[in-house]
Amino acid sequence: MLSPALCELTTTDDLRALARASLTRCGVDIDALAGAGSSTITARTPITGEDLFDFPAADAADVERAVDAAHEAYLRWRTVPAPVRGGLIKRLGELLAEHKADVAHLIGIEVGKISAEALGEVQEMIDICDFAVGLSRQLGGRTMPSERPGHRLMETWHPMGVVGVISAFNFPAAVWSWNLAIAIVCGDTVVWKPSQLTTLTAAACSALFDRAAREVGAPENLNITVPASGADSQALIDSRKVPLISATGSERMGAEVAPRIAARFGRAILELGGNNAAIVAPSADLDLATRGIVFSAAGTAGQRCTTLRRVIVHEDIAEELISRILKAYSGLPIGDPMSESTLVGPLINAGAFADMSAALEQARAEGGTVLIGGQRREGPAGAFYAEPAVVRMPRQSDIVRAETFAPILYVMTYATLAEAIEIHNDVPQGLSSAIFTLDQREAEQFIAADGSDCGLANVNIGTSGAEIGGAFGGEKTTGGGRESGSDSWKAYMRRATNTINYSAELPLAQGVSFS
Ligand code: UN1
Repeated sequence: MLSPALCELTTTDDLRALARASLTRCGVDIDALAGAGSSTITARTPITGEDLFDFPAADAADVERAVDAAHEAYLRWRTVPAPVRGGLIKRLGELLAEHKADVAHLIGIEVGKISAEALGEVQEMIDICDFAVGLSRQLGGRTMPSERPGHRLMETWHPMGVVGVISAFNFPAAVWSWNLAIAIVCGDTVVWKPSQLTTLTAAACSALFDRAAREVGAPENLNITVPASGADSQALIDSRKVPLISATGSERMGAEVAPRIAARFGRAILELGGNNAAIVAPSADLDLATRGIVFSAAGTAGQRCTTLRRVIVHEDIAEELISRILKAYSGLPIGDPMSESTLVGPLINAGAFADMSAALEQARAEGGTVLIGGQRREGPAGAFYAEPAVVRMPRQSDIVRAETFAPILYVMTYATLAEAIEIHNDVPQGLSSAIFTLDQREAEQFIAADGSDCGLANVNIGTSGAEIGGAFGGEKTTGGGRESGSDSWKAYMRRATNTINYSAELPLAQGVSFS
């Protein structure tokens, strides 16, 4: 069933022209690229659901060559002093600031993000560049007291090699930059396999990086982007020349690649599913909670890994909170993400809407009541604008425990905080979480060891929209990886423990005598 028609959308021709101009300004000649190479990926926009350009795809041999070239580049890059490596990321940050609107347009066109969020994604890239530049002067190790006289015990951190970055469509630029900026200052090099849905954004980002590298006189091939299919990027997963894979995507993808990386003793940073919840306690500021919930649940059309998917509300305030959420949802402007007034853009494709519809069907079968949303807005055949849905669930159920990458918010009630935390943690995923409360005891309990089991646990803000300064990632089927800020850089380097004897004796550790 189709609900109200969409307002007029930007035409595919206009989107194509905007994409071409943005790409050109970032240094990508799309007309020269179109038609090059034997196999192609077709760039498309979810805004109208139509195709934009044919883009040359990388095949398995290209991926292997990229790994070899990035490995060669690493052998040189690892000896460049870290603060000099930081100079490259400084320049990249400046170029991203200069081309903020261009990259944001491409994100908007390929992902369907509204412009405020697309610009926010580029800001997140600029922020991580700043962070990495500072970090380039702080990659320090510790010195520990040695138990032996005349000895020094310390650790040094060294570059590791090629980092394989596999990114998803929903953050087509920022996730690459979290990995790239840190990897590059750590002395690593990168082979990037972007989502096939976002090849234009990837091309623009890599061109800006290449330009920054040329301008600062850095070697070539520090980042090589391979717009390859999953099947053609197997070399990235299996190559011993790629000591670290940082992969963002579904739990299914993670379950497939993790054992293969482990089998060759590679390292993995996995950022997989999220099934993020917010507990709303009786003392909550309901106005603030409603705004936090609506942004996290309906923003980005429910397509963030940090999207709020479950609300666990105290039974005394449930009716009041639900009526506030429904009021906000009924006024959500859904439509063309290129229009300033829109807050909810399209889903990425038909599959996403099919998943959403199937999940709502299952929720009903499991006792849920759809309070609002779930319909598709009338529009072009290939574009899927869904009304964000709120579903009241009598209890946690199979569908509530699964991540559906669409704007569905399940609402459940609780009586005691212990019960709320139990419901909260009773899902396979462990990425992001929140509590809305003005009671300090409850807030502290939520973030304590026996509180939220997620990698991100917030108080009085929603589950999405994390800053880059903290480590980003989650537990359980989310995969356990940490990217971005804090000391996440340690995953991108290898640690050597050094014991230095500056005495003329050879005392053995643990008092062992061997003479
Ligand atoms: C993602 O959805 O893969 O915290 C990343 C956030 C953003 C990153 C989301 N900073 O919502």
